[in-house]
Formats: sequence, structure tokens, C-alpha cells
Amino acid sequence: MERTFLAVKPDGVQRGLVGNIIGRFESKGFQLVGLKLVQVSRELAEKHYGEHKERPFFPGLVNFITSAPVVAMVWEGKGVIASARKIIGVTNPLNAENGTIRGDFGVDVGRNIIHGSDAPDTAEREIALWFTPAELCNWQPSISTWIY
Ligand code: ABT
Ligand code: MG
Repeated sequence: MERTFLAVKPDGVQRGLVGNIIGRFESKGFQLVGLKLVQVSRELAEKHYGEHKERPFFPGLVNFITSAPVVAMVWEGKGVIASARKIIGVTNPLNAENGTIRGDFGVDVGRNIIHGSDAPDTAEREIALWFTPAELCNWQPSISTWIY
């Protein structure tokens, strides 16, 4: 089954949005397989956002993501990578549709509440970067026969 990496960023944690955000993925029918609160190191932040290393916003991005705890998660389910990106909304919260997480809760591109892997190869890379295999649970809730 497909898996993706999601993280509620420092702004989402500080604003008390963790429960609301987790609830959206649960009620969609996706399954939580990994969850932890992380004070992100600069090393982890620079690896996670490595693709943006040369961009002007990179230093501010690393400062932001290391400024307070984030909630790191792995979610599993059919089409979860693309579906989670739709539930999250586009990068700039001002352009994100109402009903998406960023559309409902954000106004600034540098404070966009949540991260989600953007493709299968990035999902695999990010899950391995943030979680050890022992931190992920392989489990099957009995409700799953009512989803699939
Ligand atoms: P992430 O899920 O954080 O990766 O965001 P998303 O994939 O939607 O967008 P990308 B392009 O990966 O942005 C990464 C972070 O960089 C911030 N950013 C991006 C800016 O601050 N200014 C910019 O011009 C761009 C393009 C937004 C993202 N995170 N935050 N916080
Ligand atoms: Mg991205």
C-alpha cells in the first residue's frame, strides 16, 4: 500500500491545529502508521529541503522549520501521496482553495502549516529521512473492509 510523509510545521503546532489536521486524513480513510513530535535539527532541515538549497528563501525556511517542534507522520492508503497534496492545497495559502488545510488556515507562503511529499520518490526519501523502520507500524484496522 502507498505511503506518504506529512509534517505539521511549527506554525500549525503552535496554533493548535494538529488535531484538526490529523482528523482530516483519518476521516478521508487514510491510515496513520507513524507519528512523533520532533525538534528538528539544522542538519535534518537542510537535508529535507535540500532541493531548495540555492533559493533565496532557503535560510529563512531552515530557521522556520527548526524554530519549534513539528509533528512528523507517515500515512498509508490508496493514492495517498497525490490525495494528501489535494487535502493540503497549493503552496501559497492565499491561492489554496477553501476546504483545503492551507486554504482554511493560512495567509503566508512561509507559514503554510503542513508539508506533504510531492511524488513517490520523494515520499520514499522523506520517510527514510525522518523515521526508522522500527518506528512504523504495520497494522490493519478492522474498519478497513468498509473503506476498500
Ligand atoms: P512543502 O510541503 O513545505 O515542501 O511545500 P510545497 O511542496 O507546497 O512547496 P515548495 B516549493 O516545496 O516550498 C517549500 C517551502 O518553501 C517555502 N517557499 C517556497 C517560500 O517561502 N517562498 C517561495 O517562493 C517558495 C516557492 C514554502 C514551503 N514551506 N514553508 N514553510
Ligand atoms: Mg515541497
